[in-house]
Amino acid sequence: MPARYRLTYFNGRARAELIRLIFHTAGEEFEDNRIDTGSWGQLKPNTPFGALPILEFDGLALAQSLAIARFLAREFGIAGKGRYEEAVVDSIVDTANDILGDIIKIIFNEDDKLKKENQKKFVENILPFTLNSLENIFHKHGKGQSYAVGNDLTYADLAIFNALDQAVQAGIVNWQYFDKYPNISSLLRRLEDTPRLAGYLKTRPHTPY
Ligand SMILES: N[C@@H](CCC(=O)N[C@@H](CS)C(=O)NCC(=O)O)C(=O)O
Repeated sequence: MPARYRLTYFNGRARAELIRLIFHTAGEEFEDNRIDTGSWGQLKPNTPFGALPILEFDGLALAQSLAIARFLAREFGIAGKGRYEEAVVDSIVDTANDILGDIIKIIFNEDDKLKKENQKKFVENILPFTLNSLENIFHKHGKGQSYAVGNDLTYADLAIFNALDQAVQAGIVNWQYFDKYPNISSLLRRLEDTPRLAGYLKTRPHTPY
């Protein structure tokens, strides 16, 4: 039987990887439809906002990576508990997405000088500031269980992992960079020990971005 969900994106991590991490962590089957840029022109006018990723299920289509991620997190019970906790989780996901946007801009910058300047600013200012803010969030909202909010994994944890992983995969920082942030490091170790997620990370396609 074909999977209920079909995720369509290019053959890269970028804006689709958080969604893939949600599916894999939740143990939910999906079709990971990775298209080449050649076939995109034809598909574009038939997507809700002319951009990927899109999620199709039950004859419906949904666009915008964070709307998709939030929808699935709610479906799979990893969006937080109660309205306020859900909103805190969303605020972390938005913050991780801001970081991801900076990373994507660095990766695709064709001006070498500007790329280096942006990367320096990111590594020396933006990333440390965000990681310190996240450490405070863990103190305030995490319950000492190595998750950002509450006692259980939420998609905020996956969004943090995803942004940091994409920074590492792009060669912007290495994993040791995070050692001085105890809660973040502990989250990363905990996620590494999550069998479904670890299984996916070992077998996922090698892609340039
Ligand atoms: N805010 C959107 C951004 C989507 C977006 O910019 N997608 C890019 C790929 S990362 C795209 O579809 N580019 C091809 C195009 O715009 O024609 C999201 O998060 O889903």
